[in-house]
Amino acid sequence: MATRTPPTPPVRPPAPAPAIKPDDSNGGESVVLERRPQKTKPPQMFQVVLLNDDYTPMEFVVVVIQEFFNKDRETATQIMLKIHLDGKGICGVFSRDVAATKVDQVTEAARKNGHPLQCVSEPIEL
Ligand code: TYC
Repeated sequence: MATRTPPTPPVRPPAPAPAIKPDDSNGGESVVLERRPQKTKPPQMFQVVLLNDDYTPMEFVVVVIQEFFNKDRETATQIMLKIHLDGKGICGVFSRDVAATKVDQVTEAARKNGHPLQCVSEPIEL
């Protein structure tokens, strides 16, 4: 005849003591959690600027601003005229990498079409 040992009841590990007692029974000590000042700065942003010259056709500049800076024709025309009158104008503000890509795209489009149009990116000062 086989004898069966009764199953041992599961042993529950002792509950960990709470780090901070929820009431004020920890010797009169209270804990104040201070908000830390924000450590991460927002990323540096760059404005992409077109420069005036005497040779690039106005129509080409308008199309470039429409195509690469997603402006409607009216806004693109206003920006082009500002560049024509003031010598330069901001076409958009972007993160470092996007601004560099815009400069490359505009410069390449100008080169392919035989225009001397210049495009640069400048860090925005705070
Ligand atoms: N000044 C040029 C002209 O009279 C037009 C122009 C505008 C050129 C803006 C470049 O970024 C520019 N044809």
